[in-house]
Amino acid sequence: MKDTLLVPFSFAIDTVNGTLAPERPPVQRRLDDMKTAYAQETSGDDLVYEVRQIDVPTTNSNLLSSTTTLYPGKTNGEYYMTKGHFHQKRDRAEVYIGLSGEGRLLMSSESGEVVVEEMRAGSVNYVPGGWAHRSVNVGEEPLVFYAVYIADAGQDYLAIEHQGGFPVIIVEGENGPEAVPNPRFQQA
Ligand code: M6P
Ligand code: ZN
Repeated sequence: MKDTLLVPFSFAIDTVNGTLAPERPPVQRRLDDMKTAYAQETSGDDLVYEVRQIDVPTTNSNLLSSTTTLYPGKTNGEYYMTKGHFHQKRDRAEVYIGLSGEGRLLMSSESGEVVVEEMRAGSVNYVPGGWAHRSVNVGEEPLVFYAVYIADAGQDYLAIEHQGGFPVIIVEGENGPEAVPNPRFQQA
């Protein structure tokens, strides 16, 4: 079968707020949408993050990309963060490019290994297949980053929910943000 030939296109990113031109409607996540994501149950209509996606067909190894704008804040001592997911197709990798703000990229494998990397303007983080990923805003400005992955990857949020979140959470310690064990985590 002949592959569909897409027409090349371009976008401009506002690196401070994550908006795109031409505009894309954001998917918004509020505390109420992620009540059980944090170690202690939370709620409220505070806007935690927005994702603006550059849509492409999920066929033919197209690359899907998006900006995420993760607002500064804390709930019960935990910094604001994304829900986090494994890819439904576990072997799909992802690349993150930091655009502004200060964050941590939390990654964990199905056997419970954990890696935490820093995110800031100009950082490039490679998330290999098989690693769940969640970003955390540890600064006082919005954390803005661009992410790219093969469009058929899919997001598996349930696996994270079943294991009680990630093995560690990021909280404010005496010397700044630190990763501490997540009391709710249970190895799947
Ligand atoms: C990045 C990418 C997206 C993801 C978004 C928010 O932009 O990893 O795939 O949707 O962050 O993260 P989550 O889907 O875990 O809420
Ligand atoms: Zn992903």
